[in-house]
Amino acid sequence: MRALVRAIPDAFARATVKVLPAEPIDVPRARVQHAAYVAALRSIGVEVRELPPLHVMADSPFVEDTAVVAGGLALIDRMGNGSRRGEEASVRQALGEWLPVAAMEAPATLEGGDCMRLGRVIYAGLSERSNAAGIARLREVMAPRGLEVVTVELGDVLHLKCVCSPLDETTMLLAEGTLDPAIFGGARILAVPAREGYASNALAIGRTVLLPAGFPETRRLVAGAGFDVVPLDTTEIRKADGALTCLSILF
Ligand code: CIR
Repeated sequence: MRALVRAIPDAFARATVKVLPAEPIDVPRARVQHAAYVAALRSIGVEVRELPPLHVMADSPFVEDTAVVAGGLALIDRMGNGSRRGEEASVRQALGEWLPVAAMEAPATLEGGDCMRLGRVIYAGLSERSNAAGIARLREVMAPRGLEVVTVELGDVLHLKCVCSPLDETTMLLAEGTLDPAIFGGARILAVPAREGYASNALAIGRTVLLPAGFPETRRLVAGAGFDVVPLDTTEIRKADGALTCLSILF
């Protein structure tokens, strides 16, 4: 397993946010948290590739949004957040060394944070960032690879994976009171209590789950389902509306 990541840029304190954090982002602390994330990936055997930093692109550590890798293909996204366009160029180059790549043209928009794969299905959030044309493009490139794309209408949520994430091919976390569990067919759903909703975004690699620190009920839930939990501090990442899956592209 390989992961692409990108370091915290100098401009990180100006990241796009829906609601300004009560306290400003502490950039040095964000760097410590990012380094711990990279170390955790390496410690479980992931080969980490660091993309060149983009110091003027405030949201550039959230590489997940720039591409969707599935079925042996990398679909390079046209992000809905226009201020982020351009981040994807170096991602295309890096992934292109390993995989065939497909492109996306205007008016389509899609962000990887809206795409959640569970087995042979990719759930795609229709959001402020990802539109119907973007999801149609995802379907067009993934259908020949045996992957079904199911559209999920999102309400007031930035990305689909702000409220859910996969733990394995059939198991997922879902924040209570957000999406109807019936959307996800026969998936085994671990319901994250609403007061811990942020912890519904976890990064699972094999049986290890990287989970934000400070969410004890979710930690017990995930451990009880047979996973090894690695808690990570994400306070500064969260202030930038980011979470653990956002910080890497696994391929
Ligand atoms: C943005 O608004 O684009 C960034 N501040 C946060 C992106 C988070 N990415 C993700 O959830 N996949």
